[in-house]
Parts: sequence; structure tokens; C-alpha cells
Amino acid sequence: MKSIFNRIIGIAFLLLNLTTAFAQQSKPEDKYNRLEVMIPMRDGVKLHTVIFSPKEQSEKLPFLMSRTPYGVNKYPSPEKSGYIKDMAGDGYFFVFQDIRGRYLSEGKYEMQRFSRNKKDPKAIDESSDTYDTIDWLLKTIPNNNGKVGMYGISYDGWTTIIAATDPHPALKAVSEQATPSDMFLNDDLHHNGAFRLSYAFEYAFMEEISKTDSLFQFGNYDTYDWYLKLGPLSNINKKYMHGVLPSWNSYVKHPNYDDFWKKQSLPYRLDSPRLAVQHVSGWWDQEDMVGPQSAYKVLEKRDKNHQNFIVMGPWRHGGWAGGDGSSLGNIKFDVATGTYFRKEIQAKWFAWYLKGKGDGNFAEAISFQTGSNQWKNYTAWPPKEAIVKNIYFHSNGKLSFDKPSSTETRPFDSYVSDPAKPVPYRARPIEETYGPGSRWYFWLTEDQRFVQNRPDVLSWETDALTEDITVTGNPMAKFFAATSGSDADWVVKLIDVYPREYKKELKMSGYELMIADDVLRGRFRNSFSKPEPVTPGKVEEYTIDLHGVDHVFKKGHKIMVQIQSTWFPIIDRNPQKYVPNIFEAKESDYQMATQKVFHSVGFPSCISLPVVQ
Ligand code: PG9
Repeated sequence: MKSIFNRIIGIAFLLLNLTTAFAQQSKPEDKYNRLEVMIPMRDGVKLHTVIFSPKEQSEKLPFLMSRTPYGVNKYPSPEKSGYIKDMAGDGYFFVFQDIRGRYLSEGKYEMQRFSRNKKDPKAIDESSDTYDTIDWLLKTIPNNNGKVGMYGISYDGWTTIIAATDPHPALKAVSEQATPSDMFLNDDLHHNGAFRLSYAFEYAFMEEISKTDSLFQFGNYDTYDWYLKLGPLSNINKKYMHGVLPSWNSYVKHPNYDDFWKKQSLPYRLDSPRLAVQHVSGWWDQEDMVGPQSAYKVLEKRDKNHQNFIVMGPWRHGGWAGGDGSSLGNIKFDVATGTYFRKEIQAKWFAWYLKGKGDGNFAEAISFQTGSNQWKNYTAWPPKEAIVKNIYFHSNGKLSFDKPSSTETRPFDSYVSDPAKPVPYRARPIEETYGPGSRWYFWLTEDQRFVQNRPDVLSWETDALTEDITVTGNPMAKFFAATSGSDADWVVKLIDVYPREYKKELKMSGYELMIADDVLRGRFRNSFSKPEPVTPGKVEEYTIDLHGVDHVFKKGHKIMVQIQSTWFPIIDRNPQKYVPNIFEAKESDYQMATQKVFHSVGFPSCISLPVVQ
């Protein structure tokens, strides 16, 4: 009797009369057969696709698909991939596709391609490419059950959620994991208008210099030095790229929050959940922490049929996909959070929506609460029961729940921010983001003592806590500040300071762990679309959303806040003198500035904490 494998290949050839379908022999011990095909899209472009089908198949099976710019040929048989092996055990057709213009797919790549004009039947976008692929799969692969699921991390998470904007009727469930949502306000390329220089440059180079991923040759292991020597941003094109990176050219052309960024964003593209959607986010995601929370929030507003879910855990970008997830960098969680996610959350969710297996009982929001190190279920995210409590800055580096009074010894703290000596965002050497030996993946969990005594970093901290404080939801920084310049960046970090002698793990004594953080480019304090200079010396109120956290500051720990004005080179240097477009700033525009952060009766700076009793 013909094996299923032979039948699939036979049918693929028969139906398509392709010379482009071929099988790569799976190893005898593999549980899946492997078929490599070129699938035609509506405009004739063919996309390179790898299909794994179980060697043993006792029932009709659904498809689980992932679409990526990073190359699918390297993927092992599904039961050998830590990320999907729990689902491989259940039995699916696993489909992996190189998106248009990347690796072995034909066509032209466009980073985060805009949505097509739906009136033009030949127009394409990532959603139509997904639609055409699903159509082909349903018609071509025998013994399928007519249902498709999609999943993927980051760019692959973005292709997943984009597929759900205009879904094929067979697409029943998508798990977008760490998708970017708005590249000007959060995520990979900017945060609150502050440009993520090292990430944006290195990523644009990696994806756009050729069809396959390539690293820029810095010739300098510590890229902090390279970016500092680069000088003004215009030198990227003048000295190195000469206009060949389309994305870099777009950054230069769109320094403010205009239609280019708005139309690319998920809030612009998403309306209501038309199928089951799961969003997955890591508390220490160094690339797209906000994306899934923002996508969840947009869809939740119109989730009439309870199809929108969110899962948040103690992970770096994509950290749930491999390893047991019982630690991240130096931080231990006592629980194998990654294993739990893959087995108990991801696999069960798809089994229900694609195979009807299980009880279909899924919590609205599942969160791994750090500090207490426990999984929690919530009926809403952020949970409604949190009560906002402000924690205020005071003189002498004190932080407390009491408002500043007239007895404050000084109304402000100050520092000089020098763009010639920016504060490194992580301990040097700052290796190329995705380069050899890079510690990029864990930097958000790094001990913040490495900058605490710098004269250009301010810190305020509480006394040791006499009871646990649980913060669940979105902390907001609300502070009053002035600069001697006409523009400034403000970086705010909310930190858990471990006890001076931490008996549970002595080497963690005094550790300063960032729980939340973000940056705001001062020119955008009133509007991201219409930047305005700051009046030198004028005290202004700044608000920064520090985004979702679920953390217990344990008894005996302290809460700390740090503020600084540079975070280099993840954030480019603000010249601190207002210029219309920082990408066109001259060397001479970069100047020192004196920053003042106030904590007086009239200007009570604080962090608003959503506290759960
Ligand atoms: N953070 C990456 C990315 C996603 C989408 C656009 C640009 C970059 C990624 O990890 O795929």
C-alpha cells in the first residue's frame, strides 16, 4: 500500500504539474515526512513552503502554519523542535513558509508590508499570501480536516495576526506571540518616539541587504564605541549604507508619528476578533513587550464572542519557545514556565480550536506573577480590582507613598546629561544585537547597579518593605522635570531591589532588577505627530506608560526608581537642542544639558502603581 507520504507527493505533482515540488527524505526515525513545495499566489509569485505530515495518521488533521522572513529550511521534524513538539505529539500538518522575497520564496520583500488595496484583485499583502496558501493546502493535501491554525513569534507573530485581519474561512485560531504593534510608540523601532538606533539599524541591515539574514560587519566588538564614533545619524547613509536600506530611508523620512507609522500599526489594522486569537507576551521582552498587550486591548473592545485571550510570562523575546523557562539571566522563577506554556497552554488551546479536544475552558488572561512566582488567572487584563497608589520621589533619594510636604530639603534633583558620554543601556561590551556572544537577550534583567552611581543617573528608593506589595497592571510615571536644553529624553526604570543580604541566594544580594521601564522623547510630550521644542528651564509634566507588570515586591525588598536621559546605543542620542528632524542633526547640534527632576509640594513626581491587596 502506498504510504501517505507518497500519496501527498503524488497529488502535489498531479494537481500542480509542478517541477517545483520535491521531497527531502526524512530520517527513518523522524515521525514526520517532509515535502518542499513552491505555492503559487494570486499574482503568480511562488512561495517556498515546507510541509511536515505525520507518518502515522489515524484521523483527518488540521494544519498549523507559521510564516517567516528568517528561512524555513533549517527547521527540524516537528517532534524534534522544543517549541512545537507537544503539538507534534497530537498530530497536525505543520506548514512553514518563507514570506515573499525572503530566502527561497520569489517576489519582493517589504518589511511589514502595508495592507493591500482590496479593490485590486491582483494586489497582495501578507494576509492575501496567507489566504492563497491556505486555499492551496486545503485543496492539495489529502486527509485534512479543513481547519487551519497559525502561530509564530515576533515577525512570525506579526504575519500571524495580520492573517487574522482578513482571514480565510478555514483559519480558526491564531496565537500571535510577541508581535510588534506600533513601531513608533513601542516595540522594535521606537519607544514613545525615541529611536531604537542599534536595533533599527542592525535589523534593517540584516533583512534588507540580501535575501538571507546577514550581520553588519562593525569591526568593533563593543558597538557602543562604534555608534558613538558614528556621530550624527546622517552618517549611516553618508558613510556606510548610501541609501540602499529601504527601511532606514523610511525612518529618516518619517521622524514623527505620521500616516506611515499609523497605517502600519495594529490598532489601525485590527477591528474585532473574527476567530480565536491568543496573544503571548514576555515581561522582559527586549523587542516587542508591548505589541501583544496592545493587540489584545484593541480586539478586546469588540470581543463579543469571547475569542480573545492573553498569556503573559517571565520571558525574554520568544523565551517561551525553548528551554524550561525556570530562569532568565540571573533571575529564578522556581517553576518551569516555558514547559508549562507549551504543554498546558499552547498545545491545549490549539487542540480545542482545531481538533475539538479538551474542555475549551481557557482563562481570559493567564499571567505568571513574578516575585511570588505563581501562575494566576484573571477575568480581565489589566484586572479591575487593582487600586492606584502613587509612590512619590523625595529629597535625599527617598521614595515613599507619602506626598512631598513643605519639609522637603530640596525641591529637585539634577544631573548633567552629556551626549558625548551617554549612559550605556547594558554593561559594556555591547555586542552586536544578534552577533556572536550577544547578551542582548537578557539585558532587561541585568543588575542596574552598573549605572547607579553615575552622576547622570538619579535614583530614589523606599525603606525595606514591611509587607509584600503586589503591582498588577500598568504603572505610569508622572513626573515634573526641566531641562536647560530645548529637547530631552527621559528614561524611567521601576526596580525591585533585593535585600542587602539575600539568604535564598547570596549572590543576588542587593540586586537591582528592572520590573518596568520606558523612555519618552521630550519633543513628543504633547503629541507624537507634532513635536514641539521644550522651553529651556520650564518645568513640564511628563507621563510615561510603563506597560503591563504582574509583580510582588516582597517584604524586605525595596522599590527603586531611576531616571536618566541617555540609554545608548539602543536609543539614539537626543541632541538636546531642538532640531526639526534628528536624523538630519549636525554634530554641533549635540549639546550638554542640565536636567532637573522635581519632588516638591507643587511638583510632586511619582509612579502610579496599580496595587492589588
Ligand atoms: N523583533 C523582530 C521584528 C519583528 C517585526 C519587525 C521587525 C523586527 C523579530 O524578532 O522578528
